[in-house]
Amino acid sequence: MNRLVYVLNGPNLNLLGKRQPAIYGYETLADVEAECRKTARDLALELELHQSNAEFQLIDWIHEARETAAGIVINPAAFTHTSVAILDALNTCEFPIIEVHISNVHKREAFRHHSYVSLVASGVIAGFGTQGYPLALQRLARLIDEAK
Ligand code: CA2
Repeated sequence: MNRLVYVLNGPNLNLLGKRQPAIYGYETLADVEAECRKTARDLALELELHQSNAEFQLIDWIHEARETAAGIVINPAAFTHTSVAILDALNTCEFPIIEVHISNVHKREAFRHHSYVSLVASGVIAGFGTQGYPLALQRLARLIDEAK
């Protein structure tokens, strides 16, 4: 049974915990990844964790995931609001996708209220801080189990 999940983070999320803590909190990307690994162990999920500032790199990982994985958790960061290319790549995937935002995008500028990725996501988590990632993995594990 395939339980491989890709956790993908988009541009600037490598700065987590280093800038703008009022919006994104004090946890670093390494902290988030460690938390994801812990949750994944409990859920018997296997993880591939990646962050990139480049759109093409995120698309290449989505292509890799579509061949090998059972689901994706993605925080596309600013590409959420701009990237038809990431939407197109995600649309080729036949497994569940959970979209995560650390901040409550709906409380922020109007341009953050629209997400291309939400058109393909099974679910969206926003405003739960970095806790959104383990929550997304829990939901994904449930969806993978239900698809058995
Ligand atoms: O709330 C989220 O997770 C976002 O996806 C974060 C993106 C933003 O463009 C989206 O609208 C909402 C920005 C990521 C920038 O990450 C930083 C982290 C720490 C310091 C500076 C930027």
